[in-house]
Amino acid sequence: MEDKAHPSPSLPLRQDQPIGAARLFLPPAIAYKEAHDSGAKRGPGHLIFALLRPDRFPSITPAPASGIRPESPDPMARPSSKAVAPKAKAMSKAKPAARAQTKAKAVAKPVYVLNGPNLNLLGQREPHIYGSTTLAAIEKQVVTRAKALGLAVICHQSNHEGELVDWIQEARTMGAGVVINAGAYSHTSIAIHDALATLDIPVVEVHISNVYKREAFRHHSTISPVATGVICGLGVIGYDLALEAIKSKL
Ligand code: CA2
Repeated sequence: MEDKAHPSPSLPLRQDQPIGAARLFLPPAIAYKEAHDSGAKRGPGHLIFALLRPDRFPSITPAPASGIRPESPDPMARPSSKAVAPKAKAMSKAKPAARAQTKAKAVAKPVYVLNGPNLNLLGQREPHIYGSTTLAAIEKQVVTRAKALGLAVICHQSNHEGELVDWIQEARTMGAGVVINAGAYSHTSIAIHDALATLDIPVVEVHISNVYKREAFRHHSTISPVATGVICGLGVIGYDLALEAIKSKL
């Protein structure tokens, strides 16, 4: 039953946002319950905040490899091994299902779906190359696919190289993976290459068109050497396939 004082968020959180602004999707079963259980102040805004500031909401950050969460140190507490040890013992004897649950929490980080320059014009021009699907429709499709896969996603588009670099850097700590169609920057950008090279999470490069059937300058990508994989020439379904690929790597 809906708790009126603490309603669950409607998804996507901000349908009214213009293209280019971030759109965040969190599977409700993970994000809402986690924020709720943490005793954090509740509400959609807090879910976003919880995601951006995991230090403030430790219950949605991944547990250490042992599956034991660090206790918050209480400077007034007398030294005691009792507070932590029984819990540690209980966790070490946790059944596989409980451990799997701990692992599932780690997947609450969103996959960053990044689109580069001119992709905001999709559906408006050059339909013979890119089809007639708009970026808004692609993002909606990505959200639906992510929901089915149990993933959270955050979608951004920018015509500016530095902004794409900023989001990639953000994904380094906040993201579970990156799906990137860097547009023409795919063929030129060393900055995006360098940013992606710092990531320890799966990265899938997407191109809607088959760049190898096109001009020679589109045959080279600065990003491919630092991507986990590349999907190219399959149309907008490439974004869905990229999400599936990332899911398989988590
Ligand atoms: O095929 C792709 O997805 C590309 O990344 C798209 C980039 C292009 O520079 C890459 O070589 C391949 C460009 C996207 C531009 O999209 C437009 C859409 C409508 C009208 C004009 C441009």
